[in-house]
Amino acid sequence: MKQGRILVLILLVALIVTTGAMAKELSAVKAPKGMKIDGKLTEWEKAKKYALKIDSLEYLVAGSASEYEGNKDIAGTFYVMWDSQYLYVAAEITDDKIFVDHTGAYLFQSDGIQVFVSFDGVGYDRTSYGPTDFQFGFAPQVKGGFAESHVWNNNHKFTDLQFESSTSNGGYILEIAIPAYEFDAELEKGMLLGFDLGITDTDYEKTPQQNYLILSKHGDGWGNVSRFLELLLID
Ligand SMILES: [Ca+2]
Ligand SMILES: [Ca+2]
Repeated sequence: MKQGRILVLILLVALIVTTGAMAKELSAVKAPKGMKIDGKLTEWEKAKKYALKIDSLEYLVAGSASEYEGNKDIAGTFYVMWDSQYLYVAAEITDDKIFVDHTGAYLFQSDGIQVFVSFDGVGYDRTSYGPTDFQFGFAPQVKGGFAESHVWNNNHKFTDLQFESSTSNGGYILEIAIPAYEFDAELEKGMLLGFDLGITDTDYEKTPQQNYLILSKHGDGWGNVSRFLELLLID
């Protein structure tokens, strides 16, 4: 009888642990044909079921909680899709004051998002970035300029990295296509990619980032690919 109870307890713990692990797996649906990277999310209806949200102080990994003024200050909803050639990411960001005064390798000091991808799976047995691991930064266009991007942790010279933004008073949208075909990664159903998302927020002109929020809640993914979550490519 006692052994039976212990067995039930072990099974219960195993179930909780398994459920917890499964909850970390993210899903990307197959993109419709004719994706247009224009900062308008007309093609993204199917992906909304698997929306990823960064919407509270618990995602803050660097910066100052005293600068965080709730969901109108900074929050994001993200969608991910794929086809054989591209990984697509869309972000709907709420940000009441948008400043993109730092660019290039300093783009992380501006308002914007970050996308971490490992195209050869999740690197739990390694920490350093390899040839198909990337940290991307994207920022919306401001004052009639262009949207900005930067790639950290990888020297690949992209020729077909596509991104466009639309900006409103209360925030911005970014739509992105990462050309996996450029480094011979053919995406297919059932693949698991390493993946993470971040938002950077500054609320003052020509002033570096105050807050950095990350979906995985790990602040060191910029230097450690084992921090990435799992993204499953589904239909
Ligand atoms: Ca579009
Ligand atoms: Ca801001």
